[in-house]
Amino acid sequence: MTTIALPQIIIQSESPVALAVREGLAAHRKSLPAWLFYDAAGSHLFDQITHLPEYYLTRTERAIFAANASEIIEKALQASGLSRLRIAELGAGSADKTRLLLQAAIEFQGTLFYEPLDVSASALHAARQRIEHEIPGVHVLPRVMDYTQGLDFYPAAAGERRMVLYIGSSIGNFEPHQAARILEIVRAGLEPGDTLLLGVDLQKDESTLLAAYDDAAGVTARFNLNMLARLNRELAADFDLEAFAHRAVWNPTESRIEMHLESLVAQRVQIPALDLELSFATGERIHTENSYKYAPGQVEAMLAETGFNPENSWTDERGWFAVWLARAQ
Ligand code: AVJ
Repeated sequence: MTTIALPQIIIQSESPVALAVREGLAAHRKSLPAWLFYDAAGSHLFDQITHLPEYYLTRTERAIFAANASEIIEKALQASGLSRLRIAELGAGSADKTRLLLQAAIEFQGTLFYEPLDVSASALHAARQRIEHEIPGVHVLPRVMDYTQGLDFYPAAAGERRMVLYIGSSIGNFEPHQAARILEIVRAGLEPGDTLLLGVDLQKDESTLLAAYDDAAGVTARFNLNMLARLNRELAADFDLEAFAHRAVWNPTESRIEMHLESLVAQRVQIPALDLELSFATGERIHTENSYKYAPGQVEAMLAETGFNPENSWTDERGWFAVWLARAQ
């Protein structure tokens, strides 16, 4: 085999943050991707959101797991013909919801491999420390990975079935075609008989939804505005946080809550790290997030189209949130 020495080509590539900001803010209709929320400050604010009285999602899903974790694990094992589960999770796993499922699995089988996948190595490290400390018998195998780009699991041992957790309605941040693409990626990483546990926020009355995304204490507003604060920190931008306001709107045509940041005045903003100057008209908005709300039938159709059989589902008494156990066909 001949090797040819190539000249070194150095490509000065921009960071993912810089790229996303350039793409989103240079456009005619300005937008920023929702993943930009989750720097350290934003992750902390999101954690505060999950404790707000208006933000029913986290506590409702947790109640579903609290009531049904054993049954969920039992069903995942059933019909698989194999006797043990290993559990992967897209995202590093928000402490107590995942804990309920891991605990239930431990009760069935004594020990468990838990494989959290996340883009953040520090989030994974924290999850590993916490979970190995709190739930004896769980071995955490963290993987730094962007699941939107493909999945790569540790091989399952003989006699093991994999269950992938995609909970918290994270799928709601994606447009339906992207959401289906993610389910296809998950399916491609599974063997027939493996399962996906999918948690999805459901359609409900508009006032409940608006309150959940525009809370009285203003935490969601701070979470939204943190995106601009982050650009000030990381790209030396000069966004005046007082000159933008949090807006949450229900879009009934698309069945989604949208979050925007609205410019309260006509203004210019400099982003020196991108060599960019932006101008905003009064009332002009930056679209920062979509949070889709599904009907159960839509979720089941999407699962069926992406190679899953939605075998079981669980919901709360108000029918606000639902969890599906779907088996890879
Ligand atoms: C983490 C995507 C489920 O859409 O409800 C919370 C993020 N945005 N408040 C959601 C969020 C505003 C959240 N998810």
